[in-house]
Amino acid sequence: MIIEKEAVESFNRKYRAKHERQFSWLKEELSEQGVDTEALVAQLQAFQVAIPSWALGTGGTRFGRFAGGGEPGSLEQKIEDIGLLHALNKSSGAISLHIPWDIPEDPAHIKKLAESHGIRFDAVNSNTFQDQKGQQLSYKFGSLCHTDAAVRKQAVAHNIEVIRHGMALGSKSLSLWLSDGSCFPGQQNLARAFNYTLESLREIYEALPEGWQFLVEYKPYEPNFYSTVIQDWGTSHLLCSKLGEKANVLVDLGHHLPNTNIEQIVAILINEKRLGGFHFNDSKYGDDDLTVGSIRPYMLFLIFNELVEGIRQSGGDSNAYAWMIDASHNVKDPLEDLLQSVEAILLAYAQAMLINRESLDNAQLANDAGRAQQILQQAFRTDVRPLVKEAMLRSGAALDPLGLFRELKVRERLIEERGASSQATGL
Ligand code: RM4
Ligand code: MN
Ligand code: MN
Repeated sequence: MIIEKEAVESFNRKYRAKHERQFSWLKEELSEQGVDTEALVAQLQAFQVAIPSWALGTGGTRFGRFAGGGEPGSLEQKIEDIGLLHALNKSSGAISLHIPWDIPEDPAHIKKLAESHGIRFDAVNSNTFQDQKGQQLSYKFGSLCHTDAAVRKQAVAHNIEVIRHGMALGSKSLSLWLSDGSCFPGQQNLARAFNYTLESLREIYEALPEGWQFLVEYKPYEPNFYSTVIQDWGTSHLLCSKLGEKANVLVDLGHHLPNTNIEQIVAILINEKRLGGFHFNDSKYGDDDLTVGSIRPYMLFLIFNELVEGIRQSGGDSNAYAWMIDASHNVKDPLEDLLQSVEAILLAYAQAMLINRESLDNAQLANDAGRAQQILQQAFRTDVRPLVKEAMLRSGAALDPLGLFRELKVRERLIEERGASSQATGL
């Protein structure tokens, strides 16, 4: 299914007058506060979030999976799905592939297809947390950290193969999430596991082509429940500094223990010039179960407060970091969830850009905690939806992407086309 430009335009005509009223009111309000609305809208238009190829099917837990139907059954159909999202919001112009869940058999054709939807290839992800059919050696007891050199070699070779796939598609980074660790105290020599991992990472790092980045993700637990080799940002940062300049830390919002101050981690990584990428999601209990911004929108805003500073340091280029949504959807339509997530990201970004940085800096220097809080909350409590809508309108997206998704009965049509039981590869 393809969403034609005309469908978007005729949908927007219905809501345009109302939007214009709301936007011009907000514009006036903000200009009184000295905000350059035009610049802000342009920043929002430029912001593109990558969609992972594994988030387009229904997620599940170890207790079950309840698929919604019409899932993409091939990489082509996944690209088609992201094309639908991008046609609706013009802010999802990138795809992140997980190998071997999605192997591009004919990269030239896949690249062309993605281009026809205005989609580029973001980071490629390796997978040494599962054993694949026909795989020679098992990752049951780890991959890059394994006690057996032959397993480490196999895992390194896989990562290098992933880089090759990425090169054929125009990717510029390899993203690595390592599940290696141990389930029981005493099972693993913790220092040895770290050293083997570093050694393996060095071999992968050596294989990185010119202009590539190595994004190193961390996670405290799962699937291992006693220790994870790259458990936190400190370990990830340590490895990256030992590897070299091309290696940077990837922050996944779901990979922190409860109440961790993630914005502080982000601030320090930016300060150290070691922030490489970001995986968005939200959670109440663990990892990536929920829609971005659905549980802790203020935290997301505070994180964006730091990211805005990072973007400023990169000369205003928001694509200086690799942004991706990394979430799993158990009961919601994955496409609807992704539309909501992208919108939540743009809202938090817009709110963070409203913060009066000079006043905040002055309040901080004067140790005026009350004033500093006022400044942050003034920005957070502004209804920035008209700004995001304006950015979408100017980019040719729908004023209400989810509304149009439903009006066009996208899911129903995908079920008609692909069947009720087609299943996407992924988790
Ligand atoms: C992990 C991690 C990785 C993602 C996999 C599917 O928890 O977040 O980024 O690739 O899940
Ligand atoms: Mn992740
Ligand atoms: Mn995760």
